[in-house]
Amino acid sequence: MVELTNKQKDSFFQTGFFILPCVFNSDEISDMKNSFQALQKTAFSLANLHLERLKQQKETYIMHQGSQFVLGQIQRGTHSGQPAIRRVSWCGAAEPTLLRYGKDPRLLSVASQLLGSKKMSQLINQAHFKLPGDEVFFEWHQDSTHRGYGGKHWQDINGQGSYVQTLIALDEITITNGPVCFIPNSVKLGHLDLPENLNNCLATGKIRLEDAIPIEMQEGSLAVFHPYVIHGSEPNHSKETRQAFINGYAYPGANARKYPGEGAGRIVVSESA
Ligand SMILES: O=C(O)CCC(=O)C(=O)O
Repeated sequence: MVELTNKQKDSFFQTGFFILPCVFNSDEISDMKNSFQALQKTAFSLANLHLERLKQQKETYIMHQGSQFVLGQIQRGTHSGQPAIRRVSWCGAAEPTLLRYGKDPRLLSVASQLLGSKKMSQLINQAHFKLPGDEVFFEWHQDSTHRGYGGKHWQDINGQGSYVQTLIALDEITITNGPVCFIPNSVKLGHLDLPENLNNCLATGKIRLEDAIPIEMQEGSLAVFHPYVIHGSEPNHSKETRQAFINGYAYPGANARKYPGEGAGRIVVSESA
């Protein structure tokens, strides 16, 4: 469905990421955004039901309709005290349209070409809302940390990271609304145990945050990134929403952990050559 060029494959394995413009059309994006709207409504209702927990904990985890809603509370500014949606993990359980898009043939063909396997285990199907003023940000990290590299639940079976993350821009992603920033060529550093080891890597000059590139994206475009590329994102400083739909695929057998969400870890198969 999407035939990757050698340049795109090199960008993934060396630079750590590439962007495919115009993968999803405006009708498809509206479909996904409708589901995000429904999730947002549910998240705020859940937040109202669990206000006390939100006040006491940095992050509150609520399983609802098979998805995990991760909620927090805004600490500063005019929205102080209001709930913030940090993420909705395995969001397609509550909104099946998103499960369907999570195994869209275009996503699967991209991931399978990079993994070297038609059969994959889908670990991530996640909604990231960044609403104006909600302070949601993602600290510098490698996805390898979240997958559990170096631990007993992960094996790099294909010897090339065994994992591909994709991010669909549901809104235009601009310099001010919290774009993902990537440190190019950080793949070669391998798994660094971030964020724990971040200060050490900065002090030794292994990582230079000045090298980070913010990625602006049109809605409907797709970012594809390697599990070792270092990335993070700032809060949304604009007045517009920045919604991103994230799906991640592992080489079969690489993961042995149970992810939150009904059906997480499902086997998906790319039908394309
Ligand atoms: O949504 C974002 O800004 C961050 C995404 C991210 O860090 C990830 O998918 O690993």
